[in-house]
Amino acid sequence: MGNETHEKLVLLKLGGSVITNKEIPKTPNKDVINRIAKEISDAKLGRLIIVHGGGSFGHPIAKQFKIKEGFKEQLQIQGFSQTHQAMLELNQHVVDALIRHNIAAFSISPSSCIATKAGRIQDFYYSIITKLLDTGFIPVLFGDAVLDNTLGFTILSGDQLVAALAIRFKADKIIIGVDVDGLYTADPSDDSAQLIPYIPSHNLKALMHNIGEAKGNDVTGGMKGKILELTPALNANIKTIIVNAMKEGNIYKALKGEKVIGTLIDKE
Ligand code: IP8
Repeated sequence: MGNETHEKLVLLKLGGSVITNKEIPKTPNKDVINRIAKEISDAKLGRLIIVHGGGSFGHPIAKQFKIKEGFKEQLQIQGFSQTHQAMLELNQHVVDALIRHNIAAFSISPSSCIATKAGRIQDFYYSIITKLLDTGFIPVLFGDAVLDNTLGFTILSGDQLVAALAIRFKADKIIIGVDVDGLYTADPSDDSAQLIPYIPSHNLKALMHNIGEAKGNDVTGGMKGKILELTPALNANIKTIIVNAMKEGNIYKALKGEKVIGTLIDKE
């Protein structure tokens, strides 16, 4: 039981567009989840926290009931419950797959240990996560519908959570698994767009205007929202690697620190 305290912690975010089919409500990408679970298992990391996004589980309901905007009318209360419940359903797919691959994954609902203030994490009871890690578990959290000290409730993105956890647990690195190869010089659907393999953290701000806003049902801002949310962790000099988790082997390689196609954001 337990891990050596000197072992470095890795934060892995699995984007909703990777683990769900964003076009069809509440549709998990079961094969992808299973394959990624195997890659995580093969990588055999001792200290790892996994956070996943909402995809077609959390986002459509959150959008329908305007949960991110906070409490305005009684009808939203139902929507808040449904959003959280949809996230639990998705989380179960992820955790089940990890357990099938002999990973001691343990689900934690952010809404049970976090309250935000105007959308930003204010109260975070980390101690359970610390104990889980020290006992050898791999905590699995997710973007969630959370109570908010000023708005009543809101949506906490998995990316804000990743940054907070990475800082709190002094992560060695953050891996962001998405459905594109990384950050591009322009919209990736544009022919002229080129993948940026490395960005010094201090240059990121200058690149922000090229990075795409969310399309469709995403209530938390797509790639631009992701990068903005990760800024505190980048400012704390935690290196971040954005990789295409739809491509076999990338998550394994990123976890192991092997060379992988993607975008590395790090201090010079
Ligand atoms: O997909 C948002 O998390 P994200 C989760 O990481 C919900 O932005 C409930 C919409």
